[in-house]
Amino acid sequence: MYQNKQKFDQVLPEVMDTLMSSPKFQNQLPEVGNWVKKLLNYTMDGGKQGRGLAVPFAYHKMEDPEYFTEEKMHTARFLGWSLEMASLLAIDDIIDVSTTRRGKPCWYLQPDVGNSAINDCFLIYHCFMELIELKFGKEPFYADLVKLINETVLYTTIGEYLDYSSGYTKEKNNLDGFTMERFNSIAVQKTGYYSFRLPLLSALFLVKNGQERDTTELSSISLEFGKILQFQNDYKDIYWDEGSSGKAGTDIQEGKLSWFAVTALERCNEAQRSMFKEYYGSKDPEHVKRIKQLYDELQIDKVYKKFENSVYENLERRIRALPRKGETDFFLEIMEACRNQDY
Ligand code: DMA
Ligand code: MG
Ligand code: MG
Repeated sequence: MYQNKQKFDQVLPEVMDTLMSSPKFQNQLPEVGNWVKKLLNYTMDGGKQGRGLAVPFAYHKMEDPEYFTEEKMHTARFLGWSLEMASLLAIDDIIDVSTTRRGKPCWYLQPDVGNSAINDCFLIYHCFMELIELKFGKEPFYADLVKLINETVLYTTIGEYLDYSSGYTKEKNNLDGFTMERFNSIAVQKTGYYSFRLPLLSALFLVKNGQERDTTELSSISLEFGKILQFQNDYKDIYWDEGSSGKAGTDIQEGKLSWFAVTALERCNEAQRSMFKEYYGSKDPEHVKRIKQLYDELQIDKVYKKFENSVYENLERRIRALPRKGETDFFLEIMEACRNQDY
């Protein structure tokens, strides 16, 4: 999937030029284009671009070699970059009170931004939609592509709502919602739809007769990957330093319903549970340390490794049972990228 990263990167200037060629930016005060370019460069730069790269990769694997064209591959790269433009992460950083992402301060923390980041995120999102219209507005699948994007964003924002409303605070003093069932529902909705299902299903629009395929199992497997990406994300939040992940962890401070919190609660005794209730969801570095110590005592990282392996094994069985070789190859490589923390 990463083999063609260079070719993917080469398409970005064309994506930006296309956006700027829109009459909405052409007949405009010059500062607007400058601001939009600055905003997009800042927020799109530096990530692994797993979601964007998944689009050309999916087109390549899903298309019958007889119908494969370099032109469509180029279009898939364009589409991949458009998906990278969704502002969901910049919004997430405001909600999570994060300080860094992709090795830089979060957009909302830029000196001249602050609360205006809300409008900027909306602006990024509609640059994305403008691009989709400019590039695909005349295609027969345009309405279905927009429908797919709309439903993806609806699920993601529902997932984000569940994520921030399920957090623990000492004032709430209630851990009833800290269940694996709830973790899974949040992970599928906030991560699965936009990180895996959207790149795959949007690539199918470029595949010859792609819209006629039965996508039930493809969607279901995509959503399972959402759970994987989320518990890995939770792992990095705790165990990776900022230098490696590019972002400072906030899950303990924000009282997040993370895989680690749920698993720890499943395993702790009464005293440990009281300690969890005392210190979880606090910004005090000493309290954060106490929670990390509790995770160590319970050897949650070992439980995690075992759990992760069993999830991969089960999913691999489903992937190998898919009817087309291209579908199996696609997901196996996505799995490999996840295993290498590359997605
Ligand atoms: C992921 O949630 C973000 C979205 C948009 C669903 P997160 O806060 O768990 O992830 P991150 O660690 O990247 O902020
Ligand atoms: Mg976050
Ligand atoms: Mg979040």
